Amino acid sequence: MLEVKRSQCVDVFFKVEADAHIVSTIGTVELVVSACRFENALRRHCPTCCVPYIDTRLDCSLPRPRDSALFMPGHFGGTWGIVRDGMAANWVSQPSDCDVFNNGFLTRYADPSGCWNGLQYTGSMMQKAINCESYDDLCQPYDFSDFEADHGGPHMWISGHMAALPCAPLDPIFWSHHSFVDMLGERLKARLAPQQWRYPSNWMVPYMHRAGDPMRPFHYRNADGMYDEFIGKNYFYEISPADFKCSKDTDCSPSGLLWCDTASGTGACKAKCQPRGRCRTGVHAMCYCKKGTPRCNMGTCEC
Ligand SMILES: [Cu+2]
Repeated sequence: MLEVKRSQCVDVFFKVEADAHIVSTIGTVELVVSACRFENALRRHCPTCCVPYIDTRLDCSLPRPRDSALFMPGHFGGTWGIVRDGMAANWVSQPSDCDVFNNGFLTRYADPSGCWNGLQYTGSMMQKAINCESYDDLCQPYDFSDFEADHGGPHMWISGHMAALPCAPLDPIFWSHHSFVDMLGERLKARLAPQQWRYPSNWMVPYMHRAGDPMRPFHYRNADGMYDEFIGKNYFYEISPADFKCSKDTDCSPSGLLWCDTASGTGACKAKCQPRGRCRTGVHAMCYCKKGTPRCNMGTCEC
């Protein structure tokens, strides 16, 4: 990721994305083209790397989802103010009109509330998308579908650059979040007959978002984004740990960021909480420690 940023690829991608992002679900197809190229750019520096998706359902079990171990220095880094640690530590906000906070750097102001406020994905949001009857159905109404609205949750949750939509791709979380959104589309596509996976031809589709309109700056038309081979989309998604039963922590994650909660009888993978984050007293297994013994004492994780 750092190499991609150093090569100024992130800034270039950010420019490409700014347009696609601020408009309707149909912008999804352009995001797919960008995400695909972004992953290819990453692979030029690390041939075995891929862009991981973030499934925010896993963070929902935390009293304060922003305490997720995902935001520790070894991963995405801090969630309050200038990002000073993690993979995007001290990333400069470029171009200059993306210096939204007048501090020169990538910035986050993550919401401190619980999952109840709807900023993370829930099972029902996912089902709503996956149970659509066609791609057209997923996109309706074209100016602001539920799919679009629900995808806005993680943008607002992380906030800072992520909530300044034309500049959101500056944050690497953007790519992982949008990979998840793309995965929802893939899950729907897998359920549908091929004729249900067509770019909407309805006259109500907004100007510049119609099937034949150019997908700038790529040499594609918007409708081309529906055809994986045509756009060179060659990746697939692993099943999310939120979608299978576990019996031990290592079933959920090789990186140790997740734990397997077996309290209810069926094991469910959940995000771990970082040190000093809020946890449920006595549920020691939910705390993440790189070294030492995880403890949840009086509602706070310690190592
Ligand atoms: Cu977005």
